[in-house]
Amino acid sequence: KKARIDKTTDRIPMYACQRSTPLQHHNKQFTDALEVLEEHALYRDDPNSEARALAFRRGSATLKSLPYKITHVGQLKNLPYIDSTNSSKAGHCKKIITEILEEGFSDEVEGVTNSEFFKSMKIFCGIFGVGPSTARKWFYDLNLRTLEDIKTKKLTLTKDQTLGLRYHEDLNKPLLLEEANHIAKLVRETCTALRSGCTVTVVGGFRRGKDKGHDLDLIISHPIEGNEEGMLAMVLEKLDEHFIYTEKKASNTKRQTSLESRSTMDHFEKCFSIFKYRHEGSAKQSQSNILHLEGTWAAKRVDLIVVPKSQFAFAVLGWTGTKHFEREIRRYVRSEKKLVLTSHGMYTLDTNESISADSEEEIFEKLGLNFLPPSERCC
Ligand code: 8DG
Ligand code: MN
Ligand code: MN
Repeated sequence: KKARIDKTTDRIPMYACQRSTPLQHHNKQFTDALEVLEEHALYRDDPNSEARALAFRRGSATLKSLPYKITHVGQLKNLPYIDSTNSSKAGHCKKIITEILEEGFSDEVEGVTNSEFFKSMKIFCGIFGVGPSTARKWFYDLNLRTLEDIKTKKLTLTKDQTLGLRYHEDLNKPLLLEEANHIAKLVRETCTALRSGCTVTVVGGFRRGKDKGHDLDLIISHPIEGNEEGMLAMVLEKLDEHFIYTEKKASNTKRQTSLESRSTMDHFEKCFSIFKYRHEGSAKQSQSNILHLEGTWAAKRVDLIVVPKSQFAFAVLGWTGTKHFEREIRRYVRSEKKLVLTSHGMYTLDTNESISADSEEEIFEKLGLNFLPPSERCC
């Protein structure tokens, strides 16, 4: 056997849930490029686009987990989803990285970034309530290109799209950690006042240690099973004046079967909302000069999820993300453990028998995985 170029490379595990991926990593130049191609693939509507998107994300996720910067092509050897003799998709990642190493940029990535399709799709999909299929319709069927086009054309919009346009500027500014903590505190205080013992847990990007995000994700629960019931309606009513919009999803208590587990959708009672965030000091300002009141709040996205205690650990794991981490741990569990993992629980693949756990640590342990704290799930 030939001497290995870099001993660390053949120790990179296949699944992202088997390795640490910190928020700050050494290969941003490459991962940004691969994620442009991932995003572009997700905007497209051909039968292979989902698989293409996944291949770019897997390549990117491998690079994010490396404890060093890639500086020459030889270091790509044996990297999962980048160097593979039997995968043309891995080859595509390798080609892009090689181009960047040699030229400083990738023609393909530059071409995509500057394409009219990509630019318009990015704008359209950046509107709350708009996904790729609506955006494609606007681009291809109606020949729309800019945000101005969307605003001036008399389009039939859903309620959330209308609000997405109305609060577009606010919602496209990042939600800052300080603001998130402020909203979490208000929701927590309101919940505990309504029912003593209630817990409000920050999940999503902020739990992974990000200092800004596109929304705040909060799980409402209670240490006594059943005591979480009714909390969503109560807290929304109590905080009514703080919300601009609430889109409630009823819970579906029917046990998820193995067949449904492919979908990342869960059955919790939840609410996707737009929160009216009042900036610090706005109360004082409004007293001294009522005219200033308008400028003192901003629309912010908040997700609230209500979870019974017996499913709490699974829901926290499922909502902490990233989306790719969730996909990877579920794929690992199914392929390597013959189990099904969802935000509700863990089940045997053949008999659909439930396996309980009270903490994320216990879930990792029962899955034969080393525990990864949320800050190491940034794939
Ligand atoms: P960001 O908001 O900071 O930008 O990033 P994020 O917190 O990682 O993304 P997110 O879109 O808020 O999603 C957080 C996690 O929630 C994600 O890993 C998947 C999980 N999740 C579910 N069900 C659902 C659902 O119905 N919609 C969304 N958007 N996320 C869901 O388990
Ligand atoms: Mn989030
Ligand atoms: Mn969210």
